[in-house]
Amino acid sequence: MRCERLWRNVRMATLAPTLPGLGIVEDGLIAARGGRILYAGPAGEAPALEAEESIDGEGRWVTPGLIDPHTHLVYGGDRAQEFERRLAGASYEEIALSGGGILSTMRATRVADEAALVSTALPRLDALIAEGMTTIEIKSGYGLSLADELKSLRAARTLGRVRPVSVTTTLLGAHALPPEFADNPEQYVDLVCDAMIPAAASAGLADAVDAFCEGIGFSAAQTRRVFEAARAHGLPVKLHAEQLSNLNGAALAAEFGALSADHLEYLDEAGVQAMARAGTVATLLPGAFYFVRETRLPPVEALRAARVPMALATDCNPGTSPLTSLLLVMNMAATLFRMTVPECLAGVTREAARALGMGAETGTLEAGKRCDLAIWDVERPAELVYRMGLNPLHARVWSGQ
Ligand code: DI6
Ligand code: FE
Repeated sequence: MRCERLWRNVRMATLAPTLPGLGIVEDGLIAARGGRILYAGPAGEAPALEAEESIDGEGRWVTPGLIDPHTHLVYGGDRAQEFERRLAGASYEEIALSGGGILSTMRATRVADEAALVSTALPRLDALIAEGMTTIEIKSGYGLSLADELKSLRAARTLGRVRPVSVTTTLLGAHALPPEFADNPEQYVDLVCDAMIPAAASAGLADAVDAFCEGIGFSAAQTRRVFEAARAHGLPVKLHAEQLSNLNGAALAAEFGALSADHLEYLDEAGVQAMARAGTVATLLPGAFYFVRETRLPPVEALRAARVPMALATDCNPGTSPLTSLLLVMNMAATLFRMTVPECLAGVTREAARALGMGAETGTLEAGKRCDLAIWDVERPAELVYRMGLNPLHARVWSGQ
């Protein structure tokens, strides 16, 4: 068989669901053709291959390219000053009530044009790419008007054209109530349902729809309206659920067959069971947990027992998770949430792909999937979870390149 590129003499954590744990293959071989994996498995079982380029992996470990399935990467300004106020004792809620918080980022996002949003997001994107990330979800949610939400989604799409990375976009119009609707939240939900979702869907700018279901965000009834509009326009949904309190958002998301419910610190057993039945992925965000000094842990043991797939993401955003490292996310998930090494690695590969509805496309080293690889200078995969602040990436391959 002919192929374009071949990596031999590699050790692989394939994350293939047919194999236990990390799906380890020692003395592995990966062949790529047309940007896809033609073969990934033991060198001894490989078909006869004729490669245009053959690369000696020198025994390095290869994992699927990392996936960040929940980010707010596109926004204007920053919130370092707010961080200093918090360090001086102000609470997140106090800052929000005094016009700071999400609304200060909204103002900075509205005055930025698309090119400025792209250029300020690029260093964050590049930091993730430098650690082997090959697929990223990017939400809108800081524009909070029709024009500014669409501008943010266009910026996200542009990021996927200027870097070798797969970008999937999510419309998060229902992130916060903009000041011009302060007295009329239902009218803002109308705008999300009747203007933003149809416009984003018809322009092909959104791959999914998200909402912030929370006391300081949108109620379950309002979230339901957003989900119904998304369904009417053929867009899958996901939800910021049970981050600060329990509004039974995860169960609502499951009712709509959501791809994922995210955060989940306050998730209860009924929510766990609803997610298990619907096949909704639990996307856990240890960076936000850490940065807001949350003390309530997501119910990892209950999710594990119910076999709810667990994904991990940075939640990269200026307010509660200014984080651009999936390696650190894995370390935090292990240390703070007591997840195992295979769970952490699956969380930023196989399960992250599933959380984006891309499980058939990427997330494992299996024939037929896109050839997205991260090649590491480590002695064992656990090092990727164990270290803090060291980047052992040797090379990154996106779509076979
Ligand atoms: N949950 C969060 O943690 C962020 N958004 C959300 O829905 C916070 C966003 C911010 O403070 O800018
Ligand atoms: Fe978020």
